[in-house]
Amino acid sequence: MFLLVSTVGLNISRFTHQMIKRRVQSLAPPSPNSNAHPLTRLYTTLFGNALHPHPADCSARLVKTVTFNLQPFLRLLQMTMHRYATVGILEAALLVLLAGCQQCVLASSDTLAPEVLQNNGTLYAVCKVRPSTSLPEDLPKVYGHVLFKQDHPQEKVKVLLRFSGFPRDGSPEPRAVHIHQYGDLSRGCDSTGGHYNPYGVNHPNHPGDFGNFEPQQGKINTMLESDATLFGSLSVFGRAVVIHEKIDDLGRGGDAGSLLHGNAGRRLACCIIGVSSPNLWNMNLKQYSRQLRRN
Ligand SMILES: [Cu+2]
Ligand SMILES: [Zn+2]
Repeated sequence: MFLLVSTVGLNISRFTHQMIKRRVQSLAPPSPNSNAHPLTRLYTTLFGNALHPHPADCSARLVKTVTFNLQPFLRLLQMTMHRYATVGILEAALLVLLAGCQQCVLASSDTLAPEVLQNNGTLYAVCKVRPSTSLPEDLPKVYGHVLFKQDHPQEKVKVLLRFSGFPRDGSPEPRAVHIHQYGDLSRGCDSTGGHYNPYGVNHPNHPGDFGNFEPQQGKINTMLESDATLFGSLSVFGRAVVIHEKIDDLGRGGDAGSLLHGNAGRRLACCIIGVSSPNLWNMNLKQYSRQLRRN
């Protein structure tokens, strides 16, 4: 009896899942900026974005949220069953629900980057900064790391900037830091292209326009939150972080360059963003906090 009910429950759930998926697919083109149909939004809430499989849309946290949201209902169902000692319909309903949830977990985990599951839904990235190979002799040689941590596709990414090698004498000049389009260092930092601009907007509204940072005793050690994302098709993995010679005019320069790149001057140093383990983030966060306390 139990086996029969389980099988029926699983098949009903699978069938319903497919039906809803087909219906939603007919309603919504896979555009990130489209105003989603209410049914699409409901589907996304229940099943994650298995509809448009991508790590941006499916995360371990989403799966957990769905499971968590079903828990009170399941508990109520169990209590009712216990009280009235009723099996049959209620048991079947419970199994359908559980099977549905299993489907949801399977559908979502198919599309997850393995690191997302391993790190409880969080993605980490690192970028090891080295001076540009095309750097003129008279410019400072900057070394360091850029570290990223993003807990969820819908949350902002935290970015740690840790650079050294700026001049220690004289008054410190603020330096611009941006994400550039290409992870191509074949001609030093000059081959990383323009600012990463997935939405085709003006500077400084690009997701990787981190802004200006003033070195202290030759170092930059700071944390910021950014609109750039590690998840999904707009992920910044494989793109470059560039540290500039000058201050970014933040689009207020009054010329074409200002709206393209903020007239931030030559490219001192750069790196390519790659997947990282949590260890490097944790270690750098400790060092960053220690340095903050010292200052
Ligand atoms: Cu730049
Ligand atoms: Zn920009």
